[in-house]
Amino acid sequence: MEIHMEPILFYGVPEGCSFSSIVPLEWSGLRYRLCRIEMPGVVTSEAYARVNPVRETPALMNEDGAILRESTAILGKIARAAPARLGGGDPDRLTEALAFLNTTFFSAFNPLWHAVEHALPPSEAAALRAYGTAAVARAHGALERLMTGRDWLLGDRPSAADAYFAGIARWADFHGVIARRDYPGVDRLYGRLRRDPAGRFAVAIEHERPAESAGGFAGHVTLDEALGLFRAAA
Ligand SMILES: N[C@@H](CCC(=O)N[C@@H](CS)C(=O)NCC(=O)O)C(=O)O
Repeated sequence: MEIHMEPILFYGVPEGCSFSSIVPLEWSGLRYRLCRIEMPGVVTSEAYARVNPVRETPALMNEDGAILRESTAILGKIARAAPARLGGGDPDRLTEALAFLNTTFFSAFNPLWHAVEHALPPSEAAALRAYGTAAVARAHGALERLMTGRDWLLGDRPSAADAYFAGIARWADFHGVIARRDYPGVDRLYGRLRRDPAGRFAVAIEHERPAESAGGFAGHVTLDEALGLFRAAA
């Protein structure tokens, strides 16, 4: 049975990487709804485990009630669903950029998160922070080289990869580990995303401030409502 409804993005707050999926949904012009998931409280619940057994955000419930997990899969799907607004480039280059961001860039922050989320002896926390700081600096250096001569990660137009970058890059400010202005290409890209109406919309949504959609946002649903639509198909 087909359920025919707007896709629902389950996004994590605070400061989740799901920001990166809200932005291209806005750019796409497609109708969509949002389901807010508090972390770590709700994301670790049994109810949310029905959406994503890995207990992570983001997740995307499709029009037929099936659920897609993992940022790279969700971002690729949104890009394919709106080729006129988000496509146009070589799909292999999008996969390449998303893979870099999902591994090298995202993972660089893991030691820093571990250090703040666990009560560790000071020497262990300091070692993790040093490791994370070096990894974040190295990842920014790599990204700066990728940005040489480009306005956007894939060249001359925004793509889902730029949104993914911005959702992760802000963690450098939270941890206070690098000065983004030391990486001018990266800094310009970050500024573009923060000024973009879709980027501003996503920040407003995260902070529960009045948010003006320039896309197809059709409102929030609760986790209970979303589970009612859920088809255990994925
Ligand atoms: N590989 C996953 C990673 C997702 C991930 O780590 N999500 C974080 C937020 S950025 C999360 O949901 N964490 C759960 C928690 O904080 O308990 C993806 O990119 O989809």
